[in-house]
Amino acid sequence: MNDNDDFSSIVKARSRHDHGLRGDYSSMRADYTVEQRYERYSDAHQDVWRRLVARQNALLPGRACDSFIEAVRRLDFAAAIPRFDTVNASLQAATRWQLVPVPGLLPDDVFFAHLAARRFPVTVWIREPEEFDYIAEPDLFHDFFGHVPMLFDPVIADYLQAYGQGGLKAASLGGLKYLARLYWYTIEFGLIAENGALRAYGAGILSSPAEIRHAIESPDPHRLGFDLVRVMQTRYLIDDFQHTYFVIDSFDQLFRETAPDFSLLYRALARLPELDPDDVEAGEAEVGADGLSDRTPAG
Ligand code: HBI
Ligand code: FE
Repeated sequence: MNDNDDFSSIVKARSRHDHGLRGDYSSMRADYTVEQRYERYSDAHQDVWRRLVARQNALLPGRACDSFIEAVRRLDFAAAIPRFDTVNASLQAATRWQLVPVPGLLPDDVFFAHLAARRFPVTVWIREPEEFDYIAEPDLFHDFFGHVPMLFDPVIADYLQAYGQGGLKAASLGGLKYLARLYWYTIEFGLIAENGALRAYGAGILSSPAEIRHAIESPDPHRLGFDLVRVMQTRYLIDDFQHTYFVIDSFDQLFRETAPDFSLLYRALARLPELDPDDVEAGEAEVGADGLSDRTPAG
């Protein structure tokens, strides 16, 4: 499966009244927000949270970027499912972001509007013990553990708001497909070269015990230097480890290179070929374990 079947099309394919998604969309507000209803988390849910956090925390050293590790330390959420209200006080002070509780995946326009207003939608439900290792839709663990620590980074905080603002414009410009790829290869599956090593900052990597090893240590995937056009040309896999990751040099680089208006870019992309996650062209730079680029051999 590739991004013709991604989350946004899954949400879009279902009516706004019967989403066919797992969350309870029956009593949400117009902006898709709900209450967190903390008392609804059972002891089994709290136990799932603690075990997921413990397993993932053990994998972070040497794999997660500094910003992520620092925020995880400061959030101190290992003992219980976090209360969004409590986190919001420190998040507001750090980067002026807020978490908003939602039933699950949101239609693109709703999602973008939240990001543009520095509100990050976090799914309220958590997986059942039987689903400890795999769930198809993002749950509280993915959304919170994977995404919230990076919201404390001031540059990522601004990048994500700019992404939401770009999203609100993208639909009318025919750019949604390209913008979704940018999100995927940065916010979800991004790597950064930090202090002479590869580190993860993408939530899909950081919330997965298997993908975090695959992304950092496996010899199999391609790791290419970040290039905005190349990223937007590249389809992605939603039900397998990524076959290609894109590596940024700094969050400032990411912010800077995605700052220009995308309308001309979308028009240019419509005339460029789409690339598969397995395609690497001769001469493209592969990034090594030291975070430095090498030229790939021709052919
Ligand atoms: N909704 N809750 C939620 N979380 C997401 O990450 C999300 C979404 N809706 C759409 C979406 N992501 C992506 O398709 C866009 O970034 C393109
Ligand atoms: Fe995510």
